[in-house]
Order: sequence, then C-alpha cells, then structure tokens
Amino acid sequence: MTSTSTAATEHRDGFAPFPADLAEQYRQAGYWAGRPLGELLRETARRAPDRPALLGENPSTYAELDRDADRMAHGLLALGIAPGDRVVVQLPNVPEFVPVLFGLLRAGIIPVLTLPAHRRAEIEHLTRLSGAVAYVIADRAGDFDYRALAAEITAAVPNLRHVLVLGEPGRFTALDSVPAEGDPLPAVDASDIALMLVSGGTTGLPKLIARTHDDYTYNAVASAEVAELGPEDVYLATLPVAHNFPLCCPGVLGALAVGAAMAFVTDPSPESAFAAIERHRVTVTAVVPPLAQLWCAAVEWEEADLSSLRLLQVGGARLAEVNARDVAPALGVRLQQVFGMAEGLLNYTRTEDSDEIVCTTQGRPLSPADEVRVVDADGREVADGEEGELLTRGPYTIRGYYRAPEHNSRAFTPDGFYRSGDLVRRLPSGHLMVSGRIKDVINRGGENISCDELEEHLLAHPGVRHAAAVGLPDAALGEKVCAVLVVDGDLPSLAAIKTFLTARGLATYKLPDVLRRADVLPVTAVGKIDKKMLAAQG
Ligand code: OOB
Repeated sequence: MTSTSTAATEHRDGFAPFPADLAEQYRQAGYWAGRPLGELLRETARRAPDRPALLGENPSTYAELDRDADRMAHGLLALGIAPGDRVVVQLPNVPEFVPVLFGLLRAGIIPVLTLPAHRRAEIEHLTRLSGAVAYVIADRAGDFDYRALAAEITAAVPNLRHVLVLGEPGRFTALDSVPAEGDPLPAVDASDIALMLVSGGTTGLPKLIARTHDDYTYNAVASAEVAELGPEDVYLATLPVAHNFPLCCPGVLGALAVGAAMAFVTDPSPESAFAAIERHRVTVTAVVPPLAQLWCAAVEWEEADLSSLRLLQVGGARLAEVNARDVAPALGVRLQQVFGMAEGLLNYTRTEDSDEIVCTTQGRPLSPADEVRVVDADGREVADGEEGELLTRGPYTIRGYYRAPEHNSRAFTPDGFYRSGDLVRRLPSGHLMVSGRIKDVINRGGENISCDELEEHLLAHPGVRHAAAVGLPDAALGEKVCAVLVVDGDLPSLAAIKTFLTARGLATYKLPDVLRRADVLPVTAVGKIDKKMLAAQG
C-alpha cells in the first residue's frame, strides 16, 4: 500500500474493503493499476494539453481543465475541508461538474454523487449517512431553487459546515470564490475510497456505494475500451452525470481517460439533445430505454443532423427487443446494450456481436475477472438458458454498502457475492438476458407473473408506446394484474388486449385484469419507469 498523508481514517468506518488476497490478485493481473482517478486527468492533460476537453459556452482544453481541477482542490482544502471528508454534490449536467469532481478527488475529499431530482428526504438521509461536511449545489435548475433545499438541510444536519453554490450563492458561498493556489496536494492512496454513488434501489431510502480509485479507474478505462472510445470521440452526458452509467461506463471518466471531448445537456428531450449532438458533433451517448424510444420516434419531427453519432448505449432498464431493433435504423447508429449497476458489474454488447445478440441480450461482463453465478431460490447454480438470480463479485464490484452492516448480511453472500435481485438467463457465449427483478412479479392467486414478460408482449401491440405491469391489491386474488399503457390514439379495450396477448401465446393467468391509460409513465431520478409510484397510484 502506498502511503497517504491523510492521518484520518474515520471515512473508512463502515467501508467494506476487498479481501487482501483478492486485492492482490487484481493488482497482479493488472486490473488495479494503483492510479488515483485524479491522475487520469493529469495523464491526459500531459499527453494532449491542447485538445478540447469540455465543450459548451466556456470551452476548456485538457491543460485548462487540469489546472482548474488543481485550483479547486487547493481551494477546498483551504476552506478546511480535509482529505477523507465527505461532500454531497448535487449539480445538474453542466461542464462545471468536472472541475468540481476532480478538485474533490485530487484533494482526497470524497464526493457523494446525488442526482438533481433528489429532494429533502434523500439529501438529508445521504448527508447524515455519509457524515458530509459540505454540500455543493447549483443556485437553481428549472423552477427549483436548491438554495432553499440547502437551507432546510443545513438546519437539520449540524455536521454540514459549507454550502457551495454554482451561480448566485444567496446566503451561502459562491463556488467560483473557492479555487486557489496552494502547496502540493496530498498523496491519494489508490486503494482508498474515491467517491460514493447512490444505489438505484427501488425500495426504501437509497444506500451509499463507496467505489475505490483502483476499482473505478479500471471501470472507466476498461469501459472506454469496449465502447472503442478514442481521442476523436465526443461524449454527450445526456443522463444525470452523477449516475454511474454516464459517469463511468465509459461516460465522462472514460472520455477523460482517452482524451475525448465532453458535452453536457440538462434536458435529455429530443429537441435539446439533438441540437447538442448536431452542434458538438457528438459521437457517443448513453440513454435509458424510455428515452431511446422517444429519440427513435422524434427523428420523424425533429430536424437535426445526427450523422456524427456512431454509438448509442442503452441501459438502466430492460430494452424490449422490439425497441432494440428500431435503434440502428431510426438513428443511424450502432446500438450497445449495457446492463449495469452502481454496485459494480457491467455487461456490454460488443462490436463483434451479431445484430441478433445486440438486440436480444443485455451484453456480457466487462472483465475477465468478473465472476457471475446464476442461481435458483436455493442458491444452486442453474444451467445455461435457465432463469435464475444473478450473483456477482469482481475487481470493480463492492463488497458491501457503506455503513449498512444489517443490509449487507442479506445483500451479499458469505463469500462476498452481491445478490443483484436481477433475474437473468445466461447463454453459452456468456451473454446475459435480463428477464426481470426477483421482486418485480405479480402474485395473482398464487401464480407468479413476470412484469417484464407481460410488458414485452404489450409493447408488441402497434398502438402501445409504453407499458408497465403492476400488481394491485385484490381481495380474492391477493394481487390482480394491472397494465398501464401509454397509447397513440384510443385505448384498446381490455377484451382486445386479451385477444392480442392470447394470440401471442401468453398464458391465460398472465392476462391483465384491468387496463389504465396514462399520458406519461412516472420515472425515477435517472429516468427509469417508477413501478413503486405506479403501484401507489392504484
Ligand atoms: C444502472 O445502475 P443502477 O444502479 O441505477 O441500477 C441497477 C439495476 C440493475 O440491477 C437492473 O435491475 C437494472 O438496473 N438494469 C437493467 C439494465 N441495466 C440496469 N435491467 C435490464 N436491462 C438493462 N440493460 O442502471 C446502470 C449502471 C451502469 C450502466 C448502466 C446502467
């Protein structure tokens, strides 16, 4: 282990480290290179100082970004924020996110990356849980004033000493007053916590996912390789950049590792994103399936030159095969399915995969060192092609949530595999097909119905644009099947939908009991369909 100038180790309380023997193997095999994330930027800036890094109103080159990150690091330390301290970051998709992130990383301060859509309940919980001493926000985004939220959080959480504001600071500190010159920065230990992501879990309050420099640097560099990212690429951060997918899969960090340029949009709608793609000649971006569908439809009415775009990554939730098949012809891009999780494991379809594989699977693991088990309810491995729960461990998968010992005893096996809760089938080639979530089933009178399966069939109906299946309480059956549909034109009758599904060979007990129409489906902070909300709406 390299030495660190941080005497404080309090930030490691409640951190679940990799076991020493595995850590050694990952180093020996070269997965962990002992490079702190802050060095990724340093190396690119040395290699290609004059290349464009951040695009937008105030563009910067790699040399400029490198200098801005150093100045931010010095300024944060000068405020009295110490290496190992946690800082909650909640910024919209703006270029300023990058110098803030790298300022923190280089100072050895740990960013807790929250999403712009998080509100008091989540921010207060994450601030307390992480023990954060500072909170970085933008003044406002749309009609939401983050300073008002910060006022509530500072009143509730006494540990929070600083609020740094991008834009008009109000009663807080302006972020642009922070950067400073300073003494050499502290050494950062690559095996230490680099940053914290927030779990995308759909139950309960979010959990913290502490990722180390070693594991996250590998995540970025290896992902850049499978996305075949190079210095000529332009990556557009379309999804909220605090999310693992646009941040590091390969996202902003992968782009930075190879010296590609980065652009940002705060609004992922076709109007705004297509304009950014045209303006910056974007080559790669990542979206969630509902957005992919919207973009595919929008080429009909949005006039924009998308010819620069070569790769569209789609992940975060299952992309139905019918929608997957639309992507390449509608947008003139290659599709890459990405099945990943903030906890670690990433699966990608590859360039050499056939169209069939790209459209029908969610890819295969990123790393040769990823260990994947597909197990039945008793924890026994199932044969290829059979459905089971995906368990995993590997060089970039956490060994436990931060400060959550109770939950960890259930979410991880005794030998350190993460229980993803995802139901998958593995093909002999290693590709995975996600078939649902363990908990995303409707129990109708004792019969289990997979919501994903039903949704895939509903989406095949020509009038159906979006579909979600949810269980509603029912006195006789326990749960009944409700299909919520976003449709073009009139809502088909329940009888017509049943006839359609029956003709597709679906078993009678899986047919919906009720149909509901919606104009839009509610979505989570990152844009996935929010089942919890739908079920609550009844
Ligand atoms: C990504 O990360 P999270 O942490 O927001 O959510 C992870 C969960 C997975 O366990 C799975 O249930 C679901 O989201 N998921 C998918 C999927 N990708 C993620 N389900 C079906 N098909 C897919 N392609 O969502 C995430 C992180 C990194 C890269 C991409 C996505």
